[in-house]
Amino acid sequence: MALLSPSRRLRRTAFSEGVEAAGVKAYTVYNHMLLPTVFRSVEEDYHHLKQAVQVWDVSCERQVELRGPDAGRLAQLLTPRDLRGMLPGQCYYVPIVDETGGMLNDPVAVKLAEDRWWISIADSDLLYWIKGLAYGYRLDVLVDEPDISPLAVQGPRADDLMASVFGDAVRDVRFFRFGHFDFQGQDMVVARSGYSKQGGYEIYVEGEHNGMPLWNALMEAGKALDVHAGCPNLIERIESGLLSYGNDMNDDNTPHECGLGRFCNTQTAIGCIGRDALLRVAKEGPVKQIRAIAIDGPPVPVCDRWWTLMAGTKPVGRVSSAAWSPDFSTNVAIGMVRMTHWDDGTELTVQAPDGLRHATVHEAFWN
Ligand code: THG
Repeated sequence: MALLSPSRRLRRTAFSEGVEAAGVKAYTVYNHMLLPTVFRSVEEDYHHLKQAVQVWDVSCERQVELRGPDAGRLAQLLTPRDLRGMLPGQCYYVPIVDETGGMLNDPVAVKLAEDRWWISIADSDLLYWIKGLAYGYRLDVLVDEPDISPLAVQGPRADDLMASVFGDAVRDVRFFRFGHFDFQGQDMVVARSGYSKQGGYEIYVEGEHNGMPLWNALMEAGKALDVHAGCPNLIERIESGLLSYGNDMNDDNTPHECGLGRFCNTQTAIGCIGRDALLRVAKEGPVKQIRAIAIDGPPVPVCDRWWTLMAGTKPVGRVSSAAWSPDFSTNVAIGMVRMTHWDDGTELTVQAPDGLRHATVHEAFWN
C-alpha cells in the first residue's frame, strides 16, 4: 500500500515526537488520529511485549466526557450493562448499542464522580450519537471531547516501571480500577487496564503539554527494564481475544454475537436505548458468534477484508483478523461463525487470499 498523506485532519498526538524518535515504522488511523502499529517488527514487538515493558501512545482512545447532573442517566442510555453498582474509581468495559441493538462502539467507561464520566472510545464517532441523545432527551449534561491523551504501559514489568515514576502505591491499583497520582505536580488518573493481556496500566494525561515530559520520564526510568516504545500488537490481541471495533464487529452485530453477553444485563439495564431490541433477540439467542479460529499453513497475509469460512461448499462464516503466532506455531484468527458450525473442534476451510486453508474453530482463545 502507498503512504498516508499527512494533514491537519489526520491528528498527531501529545506523544508523536517521542513515537517518531523511537523509530515508528507504520501507523493506522483511529478516531481520525495516528495510532502506531509497528516499531521494530510486529513479531519483535510481540516477543518484547510478553517479556519486558512497553509504552504505548494510545491517544486515539479519545474520551467523551459526560459532565453534569444527568451524566449517569446518559451513561445508562448508552449501554445494556447495568451501571447501578458502578462506583467512582471503577472502569467498566461497556458495549454501546443503537436502537436495533447493533454495536456502535465498545469503550471503557471511567466513572470519575457521580456527575463526571469518561467514555474511552474505540474507532467510531460516538461523540455525535451521545450529543444527539443528550440534546434529544433534554438532559442536563455537557458532552465534549476533552484534551486527554491516554498512554498505556503494558507488559510483565509494567508494575516496576510505573512504581519508579509514580511511587509504590500505584502497585495497589486493582484491575479496572483507577487512582489519582501525582507526576511533577500534575494530577493524573492511572488505571490498571489496557489493550493486552500482559498486564499494565493506562495513564489519562490531561493537557497536551503534559505528554512528552511523562513519555520521557517513563523511557528514562525504564532503561534497566528494557523499556521500548510499543503499540497494540496484532498477534497478542488476537491470542488474547481482544476485539477490534470496525474489524471484528460493527453496527450489524449485537453484543451477543460478539461474545460480549457477559457485559450485558439487558433485563435490568433500564433506560438503555437498544434494550427492547436486545430483549427480543436474546429470546432466540444469536445465530452466529465470534470465535477463535486456528488457520493451518505458513504465516497468513494481512487480513484487510473478510475471508469466507466454508463447510464444504457452504459459506458458514468469515474471518476478520488473523496473524501468525510464534508462541502457538499456528495462525491465530478471530471470526464470526454460524451456530451450525461454531462448536469447539469444528473443521472448516477458509478462503485466504493466497488460497484455501484448513481451519479449526475454538470455543476459547489461546491465553
Ligand atoms: N483502553 C481504554 N480505551 C480503549 C481501549 C482500551 N478504547 C478503545 C478500545 N480499547 C476499546 N476496546 C476494548 C476492548 C477490550 C478491552 C478494553 C477495551 C478489555 N477487555 C478485557 C477482556 O475482554 O478480557 C477486560 C474486560 C473486563 O473484564 O472488564 O480490556 O484498551 N482506556
